[in-house]
Amino acid sequence: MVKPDGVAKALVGTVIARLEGKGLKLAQMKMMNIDRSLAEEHYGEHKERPFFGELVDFITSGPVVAMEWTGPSAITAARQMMGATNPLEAGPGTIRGDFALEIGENIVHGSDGPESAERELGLFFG
Ligand code: DAT
Ligand code: MG
Repeated sequence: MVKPDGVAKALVGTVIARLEGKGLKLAQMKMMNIDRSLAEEHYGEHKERPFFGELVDFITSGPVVAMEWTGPSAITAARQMMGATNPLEAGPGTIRGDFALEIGENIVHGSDGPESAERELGLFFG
């Protein structure tokens, strides 16, 4: 998913081009606004974290672009191209390393495994 900061910074095309360049295939895509209840469900695993409120505020602050990507080891490949959660720890050449400075505004979300991918695809495309 391209998060609201990525959309605001006009990075949708860049994110898509990078993942397509790697060889992953875009299977579904939807620009949308996430409401609070969907955001809370999406980020349910972080409910107890101190930054949960900010996380929900941020992901609901503007339009996002939800996407389904497919291909060999798509999750591993996409996470590698996104870079570390904290953009200051994300290497150059990664999306977060190249385009973000703050952990709370790190341009992209990516499912972290097959189960979360199934769950999140259900939330956004089900
Ligand atoms: P990722 O997005 O790399 O899967 P995550 O699932 O651990 O990372 O966290 C989800 C989002 O929450 C992350 O993209 C940014 C925010 N976040 C994570 N850790 C944070 C922290 N310590 N302070 C503020 N925001 C944080
Ligand atoms: Mg995560």
